[in-house]
Amino acid sequence: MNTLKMRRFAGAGMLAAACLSVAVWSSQASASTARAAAAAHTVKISANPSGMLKFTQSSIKTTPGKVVISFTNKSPLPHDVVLINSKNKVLGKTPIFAGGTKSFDVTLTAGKYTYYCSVPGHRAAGMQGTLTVS
Ligand SMILES: [Cu+2]
Repeated sequence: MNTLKMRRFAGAGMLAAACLSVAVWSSQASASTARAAAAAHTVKISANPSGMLKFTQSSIKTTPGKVVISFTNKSPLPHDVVLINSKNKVLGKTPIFAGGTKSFDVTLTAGKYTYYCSVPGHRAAGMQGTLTVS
């Protein structure tokens, strides 16, 4: 093999390596885009519409990632939704309101979370539920 042929060979190898790295990069990019799109999901919570101190859902399941907690309150009483983790850390909450829907975003990892209403007496009366992320 003369020097010229060796140079051509090396050049072709580098080109192939460059193509390969572009291919790897673009497949990673499309995978993360797909993950982000799949993660943009909504958890719907509603208050008992006839004024009982409870949510319509006592347990909800979702998957890890960015979650929109959307709370609809058609009860005549004002309520809110507070989301806490297993260490009682508040991750997000809606204002206390009556009528309509309010929401907040959280990013959740696998685990169990609790949502409850923080209006005095409501959680104690049973206005809470479990959100399982897995
Ligand atoms: Cu309440």
